[in-house]
Amino acid sequence: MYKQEIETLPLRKLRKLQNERLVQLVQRVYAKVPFYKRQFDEAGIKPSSIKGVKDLHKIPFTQKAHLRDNYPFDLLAVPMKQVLRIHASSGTTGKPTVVSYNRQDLRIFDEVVARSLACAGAKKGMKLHNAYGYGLFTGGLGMHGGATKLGMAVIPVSGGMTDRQIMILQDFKPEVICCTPSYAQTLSEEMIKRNIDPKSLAVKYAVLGAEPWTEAIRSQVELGLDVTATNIYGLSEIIGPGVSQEDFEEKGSGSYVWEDHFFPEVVDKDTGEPLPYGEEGVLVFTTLTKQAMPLLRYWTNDICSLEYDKSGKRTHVKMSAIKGRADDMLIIRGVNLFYTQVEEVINEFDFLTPNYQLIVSRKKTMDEVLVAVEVAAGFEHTNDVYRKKLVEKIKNTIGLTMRVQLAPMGSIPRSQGGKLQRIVDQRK
Ligand code: DLL
Repeated sequence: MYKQEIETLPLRKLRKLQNERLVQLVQRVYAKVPFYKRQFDEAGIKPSSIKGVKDLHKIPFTQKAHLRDNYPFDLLAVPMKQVLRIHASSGTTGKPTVVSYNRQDLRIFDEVVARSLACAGAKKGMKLHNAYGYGLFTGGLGMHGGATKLGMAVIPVSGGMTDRQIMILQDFKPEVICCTPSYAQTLSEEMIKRNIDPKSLAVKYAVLGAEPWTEAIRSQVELGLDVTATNIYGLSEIIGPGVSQEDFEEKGSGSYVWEDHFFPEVVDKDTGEPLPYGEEGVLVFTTLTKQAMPLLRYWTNDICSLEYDKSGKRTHVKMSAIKGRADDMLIIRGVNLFYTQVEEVINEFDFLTPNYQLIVSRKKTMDEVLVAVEVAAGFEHTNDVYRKKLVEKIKNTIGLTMRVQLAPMGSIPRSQGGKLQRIVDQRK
């Protein structure tokens, strides 16, 4: 554990801390950020009426569109000259979302990433192979700062150039690697292709995030790289990686949200009403301690649920793995579909690999999904029995008839270093 005391703080004390931080935050953003003053005034809310997290529901959501309207620096709550770093996350269209950090924010960023790395199994004195992209993306520099804080030696490889990545894994012998899950898949496969025994590497832990992934990918990566793979979640708007992290000894039970800094809620995606623990909805965060660009009730668009795990090592709430982004959800003939649901079905068959793509097209007025998925080594992609098994399982599990095309090994696009696009939407 990186910081025993805060990570195991009794819930009552954690709430007290959150309430104090929220009250201060609301006063500050009302005074310093014209956007928030307008939001409060228009909704008829007095900052003094927010006395703790139980009052959060009164505050309107902050949406990505608000960040765009205030592009690039109009949400700053500190003078520009105090800003020490600027990151941006690229949307699919238009201007990026810009986030600014002052010294205190960077300190907190390092702290939550250090906590996350320790939670993933990393320790002071180990080496971190950091294959997240360096640049405007928060992955590279974010993991870098946290690893330095923990006392690790950082190898700032960044994404891509797979040959070089493998050479470094072999020669520098890092114990920890971090990258996107899809790039970890690429690395696992390259190891097999080159006949490199993963046991000849020193790498023990993989910290994977920045895109949705399921147990199918965990199995492939854990086997291919001989590691324990855990999930790290985050988004630039809130800080970057290190908003939540799965513990290496509690895999599959969700990721601890560092809720002394980021207060999470899950709300109904249509009505915005807060949902009880255990129910799935849109994740919303309030940055309790951010200074340069604090956000109240930021609508992440990510779908998951929250639950306290009484048998876990820490007291902070856990979030389930992200099912997908609400805006990436496909609606096929009235059925809501996230690609991770198909990935979960694929995981049930030994003859398939989690190298797949969903190709969405429209015939007249009917939307159709074609699942193109690669077969595992030793299995024939031309075998119709396998194809039919998958069609049937998808129909029974997801409730949709999809076309399935089994593909030979190596024919579906791989991650070249960053996030991988698994949906090809031909309707646009
Ligand atoms: O992806 C920050 C990050 C870097 C997280 C490295 C983890 C590791 P953005 O580029 O702003 O920031 O994208 C944020 O990515 O809203 C989710 O939709 C998705 N995402 C991030 N982590 C996960 C994860 C970084 N573990 C957006 N599982 C978020 C599922 C994730 N989706």
